[in-house]
Amino acid sequence: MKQLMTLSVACCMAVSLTGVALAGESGAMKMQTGTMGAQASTSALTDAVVKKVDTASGMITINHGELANIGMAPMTMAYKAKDAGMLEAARAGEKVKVRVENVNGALTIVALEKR
Ligand SMILES: [Cu+2]
Repeated sequence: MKQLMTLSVACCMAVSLTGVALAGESGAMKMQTGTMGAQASTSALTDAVVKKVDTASGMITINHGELANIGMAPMTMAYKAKDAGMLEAARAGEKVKVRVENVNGALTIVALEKR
């Protein structure tokens, strides 16, 4: 368990660094691809399964497919829930679709829909 947590932290740190490095690049890309491309890249949902809901820490652990927008490979990992309502609605074992974004440096589930 301790080893798993260490791995998750290392993974998140790597992602944060990549996010900073690519920020300028993706901004330039958005201007070139126009409205359609920009819309698709900011709203895509990824299939996931809720593994654990921790209301005390505000975190939801999900087993998710590739999260291309944050450069995250498929894995099981805890993410910050957007708000209390999302924490209340989420149930362990449920199949969902999620959108995870880097919000002020915290990987946050900004959308969680049942499927
Ligand atoms: Cu991860």
